[in-house]
Amino acid sequence: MGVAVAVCFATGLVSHYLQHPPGWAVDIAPSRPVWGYRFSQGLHVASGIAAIPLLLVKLWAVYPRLFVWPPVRSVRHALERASVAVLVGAATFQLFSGLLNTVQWYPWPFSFVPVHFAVAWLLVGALVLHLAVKWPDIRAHWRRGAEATAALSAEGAGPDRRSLLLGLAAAVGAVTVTTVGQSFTPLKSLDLLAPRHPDHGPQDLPVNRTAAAAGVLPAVRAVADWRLEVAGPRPFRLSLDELRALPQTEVELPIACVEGWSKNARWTGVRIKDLLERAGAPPGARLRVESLEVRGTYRVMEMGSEYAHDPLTLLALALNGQVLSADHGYPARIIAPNRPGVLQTKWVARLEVR
Ligand SMILES: Nc1nc2c(c(=O)[nH]1)N[C@H]1C(S)=C(S)[C@@H](COP(=O)(O)O)O[C@H]1N2
Ligand SMILES: [Mo]
Repeated sequence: MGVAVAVCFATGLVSHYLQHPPGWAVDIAPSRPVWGYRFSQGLHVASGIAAIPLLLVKLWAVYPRLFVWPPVRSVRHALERASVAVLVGAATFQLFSGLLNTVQWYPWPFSFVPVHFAVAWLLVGALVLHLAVKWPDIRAHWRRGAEATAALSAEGAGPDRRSLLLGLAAAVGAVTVTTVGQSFTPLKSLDLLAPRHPDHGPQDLPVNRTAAAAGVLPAVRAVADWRLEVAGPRPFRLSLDELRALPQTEVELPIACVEGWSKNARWTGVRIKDLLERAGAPPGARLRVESLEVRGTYRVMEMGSEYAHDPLTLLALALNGQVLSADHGYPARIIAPNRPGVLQTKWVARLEVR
């Protein structure tokens, strides 16, 4: 449980700060390794899913203590119970809100990301307090070492404890093996319970938000009128044919969705850094990207200079050798290394040098 929570928290921080870097970090957020976010977010969702049976068994093992009498014996005891209440509440909330987020189901009135982030700190704070309050017991346990284990078995807890742990290991193994294939593609054939299968979707790539859901179908159909607008010291506009006539680059990069699925694909298009140079951007310039979408959380995206000037960052026009489908961002979309899926903006309309 401790390991799962620690991994989940650390990878959650990675995800948060890659998506919302503080001002000073925008230009140093790393674009390597290209699979970094894919790995970290895959671990985040896998450790969160594994923590669900761990939490349930932990609660089952300790629930008789909920009814101790008298309910409060001392200041330390009161502190301990308060920290445990916050800990149990926060852990339950984090695991179930995270799980529902993987299926994009939001049966609550608040916005998921800031609340999930804030409660993560609450959980870690309550955990640190819990460890501090329990420190004397923890130290005594490790001091006694083998003796304590022997005493546990002597109490008759031995065989039960072992079957509990075996059952728990089997449950954690089962939920992991049947979901982790959504991002760890070698196990994709076992991906029975995850909401996404890496192969299901147009052009062999899943889609989170379709063109219809984003309300961009009319604009996408009117592509003859579409012009990529590039704003900067030397602004210009390009039609799709003009973009296709520019030097094309092919890269292999993953879409790594925050919700846990991930897959590599082959993308072809124009290097963002070439477009920036043509617009007269200075070397450290940042980029702002706007989508054809009229509303939607991911309509506008900003990119630090590390990503904007990376030779692998493209305005992609093709996916796995075919023209982008409407759902994958036709006529043009962003693909950049080591970035959360939410920042791989589809249906690009405008680039702005910052
Ligand atoms: N304009 C726009 N771009 C977007 C989105 C969106 O809702 N609107 N969704 C993002 C999310 S959450 C992901 S995971 C990727 C998925 O890309 P795909 O649908 O091509 O697989 O697109 C991203 N780009
Ligand atoms: Mo996503």
